[in-house]
Amino acid sequence: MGIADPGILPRKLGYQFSMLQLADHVLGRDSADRILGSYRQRLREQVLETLPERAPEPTPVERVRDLSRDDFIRHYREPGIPVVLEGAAADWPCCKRWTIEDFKQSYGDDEVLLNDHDDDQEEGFNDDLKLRITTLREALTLLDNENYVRFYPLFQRHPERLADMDMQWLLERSHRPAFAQHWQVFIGGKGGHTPYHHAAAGNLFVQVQGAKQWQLMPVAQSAYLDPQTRYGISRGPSISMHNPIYERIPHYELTLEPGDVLWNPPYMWHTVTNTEDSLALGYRWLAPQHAMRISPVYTISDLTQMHPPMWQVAKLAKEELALVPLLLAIRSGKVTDPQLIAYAEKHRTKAAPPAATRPDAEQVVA
Ligand SMILES: O=C(O)CCC(=O)C(=O)O
Ligand SMILES: [Fe+2]
Repeated sequence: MGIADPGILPRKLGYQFSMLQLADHVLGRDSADRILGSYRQRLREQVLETLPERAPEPTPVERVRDLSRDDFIRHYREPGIPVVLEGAAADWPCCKRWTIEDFKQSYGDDEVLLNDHDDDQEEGFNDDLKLRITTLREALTLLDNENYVRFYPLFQRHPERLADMDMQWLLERSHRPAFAQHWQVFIGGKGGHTPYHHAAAGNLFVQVQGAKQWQLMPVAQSAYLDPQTRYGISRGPSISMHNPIYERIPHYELTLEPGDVLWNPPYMWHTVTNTEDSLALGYRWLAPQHAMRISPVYTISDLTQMHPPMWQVAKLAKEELALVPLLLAIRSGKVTDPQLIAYAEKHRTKAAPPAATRPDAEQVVA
């Protein structure tokens, strides 16, 4: 899988679809369609014809114990092949000591920005959906899907917790140079669900407590999902998560147990369900030279996007990833709630450099 896995979509259709995505990125969908006429429609029909009536059983993602750093880099990281590094973090203090209850007790007063990805996604993936502020205590008391805490910036708020990770292990396995290294914690109840999306950053994802099931689809299969051209922190399909087409697309599957670390490469499509109450964290970094080998079209699109530009996403991600959709929603007028605006003001000032170093420091998201 990864670069080596073309999926079931014939190469020629994949190539034609990539060119169409590039045209959409440069021109916008409407202008592209004005120029290309019914090309999109015809290509879509050809793409759908390649799908079986029902996808075969999902292929399991490899689970490997005691994989050396060099083998990880050569066989999985570089070719963009996902792998579960079984029990790799089991001895880290986070896996030995952290519990959801402890977070509730210790950091219950923290304000958290919730970003509800589930239910009415008839229009496809939307990462500014239902942004809301609550306290960590409140969210962790309810632990339902509407209170799924994604992207909690634990280490920005409580840096002493970083000592509970094996940073050296992670740094040795990530790219150098890498940009925008950032962490987020995910705390959610059983049944919590994140629909299909992908992103430019690579991710070493540490399962601390509970369990998650991931389904993955290689980027070569993107034409089935008809991805959106907009990009904030991630890109999603333009088709609803309830569309029966998902039952026809072959995919991969894995379950993460406490102590497991998943390598999720750049641009790998993924959807995640908590099969138990779950506490986990993602360590991400952006390595454009690597992302470029995995998907030239998406890397070029993401690096040249203007709303917001990638350097601003990278800067905000270091503070709190969910500030990106929040600031975009405020700028477009979709969010007017004073509490959300105050939250953005408070945290973006930490993320933005001083005005003297950048003339447009007022405009965190252009
Ligand atoms: O665990 C989840 O719900 C989503 C995780 C995810 O999408 C990621 O780490 O990239
Ligand atoms: Fe993700």
